[in-house]
Amino acid sequence: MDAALTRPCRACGSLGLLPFLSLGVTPLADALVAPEHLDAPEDRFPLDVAFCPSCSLVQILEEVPPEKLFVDNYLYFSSFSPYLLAHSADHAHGLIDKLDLGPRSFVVEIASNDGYLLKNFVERGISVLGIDPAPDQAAAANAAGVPTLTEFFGTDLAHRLVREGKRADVIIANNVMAHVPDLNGFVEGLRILLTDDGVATIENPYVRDLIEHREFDTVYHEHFCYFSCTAVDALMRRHGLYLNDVEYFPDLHGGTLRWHVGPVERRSQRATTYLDDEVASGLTKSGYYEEFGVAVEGIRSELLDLLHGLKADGKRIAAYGAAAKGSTLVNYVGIDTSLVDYVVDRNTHKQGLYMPGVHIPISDPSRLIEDRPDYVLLLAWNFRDEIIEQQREYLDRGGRFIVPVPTPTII
Ligand code: JHZ
Repeated sequence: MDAALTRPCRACGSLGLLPFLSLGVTPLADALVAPEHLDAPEDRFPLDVAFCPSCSLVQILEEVPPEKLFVDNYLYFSSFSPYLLAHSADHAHGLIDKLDLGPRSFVVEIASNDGYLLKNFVERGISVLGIDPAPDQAAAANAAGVPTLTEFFGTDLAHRLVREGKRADVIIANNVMAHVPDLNGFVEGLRILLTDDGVATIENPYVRDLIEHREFDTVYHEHFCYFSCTAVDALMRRHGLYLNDVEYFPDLHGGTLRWHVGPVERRSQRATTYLDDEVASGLTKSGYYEEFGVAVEGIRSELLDLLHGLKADGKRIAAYGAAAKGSTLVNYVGIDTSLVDYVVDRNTHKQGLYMPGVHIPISDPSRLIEDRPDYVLLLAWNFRDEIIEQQREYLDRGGRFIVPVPTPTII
């Protein structure tokens, strides 16, 4: 991991990153393979995670060009989860009420995907702008009446919008701050675009859940960073923004925080408590991360033993969720079609394609009922309750799910 010696921290620029997890050299998690390309070589990149002792930011060492990640290969559409849609509607309605937003307000969402969230503001007559570089998702949003720019966000775009007289009362950035290689440019862009009393809400999975629940599969090249409140606080301050409040959603993407930031410092007691708890739990020190690599290797061998044992007993195994995290899991653990026959996924854009690296085919979820495999490896474990409810019939007919993290468990 020579990159750890030479790569400065993505947030504070310090040298001396401390690597604590290596997931090998893996294909890009969302680069699903079309049948006609199965014989072609796939891009592979090292996937190593490190901690910055200066500002506490957890980050990967590799830097894949964003176009390769979010333009060429991106098939993620936010609207396939009713849970996420309900969470997004609550978020939008909460902001409308709390900030008294109306027809004169202007709301910008960065990484607005197919318009799943902004449509809630449009329905209330509030002006919005979506920003997303993924062409199919941006086209879907525009077609649904959510005006969307097909671009990456950064200081250039923020300056351009301000020149056009478009400063934002609210900026929403969900599951995107981890996705930008130029973290400081992104945050500076927020500061430029926000009005002087504006609010930005930023959601991202919480690094504390990643470590404590062994969610190693949420590490992939799209996620450059893994945030704590401590790291976000320091990052924001550097750009004249302040971490004023924190909300926690334990069931979203394995544990998600929503940070409220703005140009005026008004720190809530809740934000102070999160920051204090992070110091008390040791999360701001390297020791907190030291055992993680060993724990992850343990999950790999336990899961492989379980799957091999089931195959030796003549059981048939499928998987659920051609998620990016599923791609990390199957590639790191080494699960191919000798263990898992196929993956099912509701996203119609993914069906007919193959998981990167291991080339497991992707089908419609109805196949589970027709085919009735004995076990289904739940790759999209973050939607566990939603998927189990939806697959009641499969379970009632004797099917079983295997949940891979924090320890492989059969349910
Ligand atoms: P899902 C995504 O990661 C992508 P992924 C992204 N990079 C990110 O940061 C995180 O989210 C937060 C399917 N599904 O959402 C849909 C069903 O088939 O966990 C998805 O393909 N049936 C922006 O890709 C996959 O599972 C269902 O009932 O790891 C889940 O992928 C449901 C609910 C989902 O994210």
